[in-house]
Amino acid sequence: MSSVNHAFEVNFDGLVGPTHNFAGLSYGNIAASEHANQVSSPKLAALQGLKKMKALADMGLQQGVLLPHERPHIPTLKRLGFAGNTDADIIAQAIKQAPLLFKQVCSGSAMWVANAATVSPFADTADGLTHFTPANLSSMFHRRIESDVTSRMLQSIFASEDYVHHPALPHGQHFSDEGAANHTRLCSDYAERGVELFVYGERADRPAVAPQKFPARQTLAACEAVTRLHGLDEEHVVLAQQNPLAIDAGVFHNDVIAVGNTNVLFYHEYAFLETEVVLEQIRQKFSAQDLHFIEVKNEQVSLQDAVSTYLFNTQLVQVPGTQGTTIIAPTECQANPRVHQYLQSLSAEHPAIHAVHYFDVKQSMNNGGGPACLRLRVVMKESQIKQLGANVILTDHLYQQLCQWVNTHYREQIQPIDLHDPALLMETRTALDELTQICKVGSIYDFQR
Ligand code: SUG
Repeated sequence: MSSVNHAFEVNFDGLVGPTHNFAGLSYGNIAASEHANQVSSPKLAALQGLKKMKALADMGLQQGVLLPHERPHIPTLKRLGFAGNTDADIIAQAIKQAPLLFKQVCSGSAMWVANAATVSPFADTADGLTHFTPANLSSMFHRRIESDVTSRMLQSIFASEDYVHHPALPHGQHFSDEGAANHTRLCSDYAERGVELFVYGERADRPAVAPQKFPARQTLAACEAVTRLHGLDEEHVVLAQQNPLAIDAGVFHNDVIAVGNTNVLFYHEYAFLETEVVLEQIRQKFSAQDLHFIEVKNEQVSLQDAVSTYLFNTQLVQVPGTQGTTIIAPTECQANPRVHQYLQSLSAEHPAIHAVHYFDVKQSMNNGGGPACLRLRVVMKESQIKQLGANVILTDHLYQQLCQWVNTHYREQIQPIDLHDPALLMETRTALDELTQICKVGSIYDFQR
């Protein structure tokens, strides 16, 4: 780290939780539906994620970690009328009376922290503070139960007066909000004011322009509320509608079809509804000259290939000591000859692209979560990183500790029926209790309160 005024993009990755499983809960998320009820490997999943985090840290990037949630979530079951003398009784009742609900409270979906919150860094906000709004995740019940613990975790980690934490938006479709997965920030330098691009799937005043098959999971009303709460200047905000065609092809979040970082926006021809208008607004609001729009035509990579390989769910990062953008892609992009060829020529020919690295995050991919879904980006000054009270910045030591923690507590495999075992809840609580001590985040879980 060089100067105190310098700011970094810190990628906080979600650690995969001990109940990671494939339940087919997200209608419109094709990978998740296709893998429903398959055997999952929580240990492998968590280690795959940690390996990616370690590789990015080793490249000299700032890498953080966020914690998984307690599952099955007994407080939700109690709130919905399941009662009993023990948690095992409650679990047994729920399985018998409401098997789908039980699956929903077992999901490890909090691992995809691109959906944890929307974050506006200090350089963009009216009060010069960094603002967080946890996503309400209203559109899917298994995800809707995440925001309370997410909110507590973020407040515990980003605890100084440099940060403002808003409550999640009101629940319901009108303010349906899926967080940073539909939010991109373009800037010349992380420490300087950027353009914040919010992408929504539907708006209440244009009901005719909406997907026909799959749900739109982000609304314009939610985006507008976040821009107000965060004190963003409309001169530096762009609100864009997702192409309904894309949502119906399985693009349930914008980050499945577009990704941006610093002065690069990488997107598919069918990402936005009015592409030219969106690009022109970004051009006007982005003060510097050096802006790269990398549009991928459908004839180069079809929507279907984009969705099956997650070409746009790549991370775009600025590796210290290199010029241009490095792309962190899932190995599915390497396995598809058309996408692989595209990426090879992009890194060879495009002046803004430095290199592509591939990572195996298949356990996450099988549930519809690529490299970019696994991380929440927070722009931080050097002093802010140093001042974090929580032990969440990945060092060699923390990496070793977390690998050991996973190896000690996680099961190799989970069959759907294994979720019925009350011992899994106990194992999870023991593991998470230890994790809160390793990461020094305090008692963020319901079972600790
Ligand atoms: O919300 N999958 C997640 C995947 C989220 C990916 N995130 C981003 N694109 N940013 C979702 O659809 C599947 C769970 C299951 O079916 O077991 C799930 O929730």
